[in-house]
Amino acid sequence: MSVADDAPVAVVTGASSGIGAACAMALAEAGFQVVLGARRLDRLAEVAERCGGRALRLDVTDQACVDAFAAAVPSCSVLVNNAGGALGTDPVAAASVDDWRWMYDVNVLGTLRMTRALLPALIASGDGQVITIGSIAAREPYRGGAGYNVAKHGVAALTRVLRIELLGQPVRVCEIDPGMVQTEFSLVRFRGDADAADAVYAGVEPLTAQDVAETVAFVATRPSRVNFDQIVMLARDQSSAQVVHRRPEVAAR
Ligand code: 8X3
Repeated sequence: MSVADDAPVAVVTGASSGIGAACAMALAEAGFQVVLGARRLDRLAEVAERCGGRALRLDVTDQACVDAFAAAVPSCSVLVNNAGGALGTDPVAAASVDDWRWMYDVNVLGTLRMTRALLPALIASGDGQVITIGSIAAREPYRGGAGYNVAKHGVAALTRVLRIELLGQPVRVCEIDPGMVQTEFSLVRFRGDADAADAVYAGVEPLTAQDVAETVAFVATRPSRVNFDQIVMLARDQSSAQVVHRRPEVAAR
């Protein structure tokens, strides 16, 4: 894919797979020069190759890494804060402080570090956008959500207060909260237990990473007067975090 050298730059975090990789592709197709960040540089380079973007190593939990990334991206019109994740489903009474700390760091502080680092470039672009991938977990606490609920509620609060703070600046702020999406998300949450991860999606047709990415590209290409503040995206088979319609005819993945 070839994109004009003077096209606006979009940065996507967590772009080596899943929603992030799909966002990189969709934004390149929409005409952006895409800069992809993730820890797994080999997989990132493959995605970058497919979308004609630049792959830069990025660990959003490491301030020095974020600073080096931002220094390599002098201009930026769109920041997609996608890096994040869940670990475990322990209830509060049995919570692992280490798991909670990681979830707070990657989801909340990762979004903070990236937004803070790229905000000057976003403002300087004259028409910047921060698009943060939240979750249905930011809207509803649910059994097994615990630390992830807390982290994603934090991400939502950060995104919404940023929208207030940037009023009057040429930067839009959007929170996109998906429900079930078929990605590696559950595999990470269940620490590689594929059966447990597959059970989440059993009998359901979840959203795809592409569905979310198309929404991100749609938001990113609206006229500058338009701000989508918050979008909740659920599969037809899911009406809230844990209300899911499972159908025997939907094949296991
Ligand atoms: C992922 C969706 O329902 O597992 O953010 O919280 S859910």
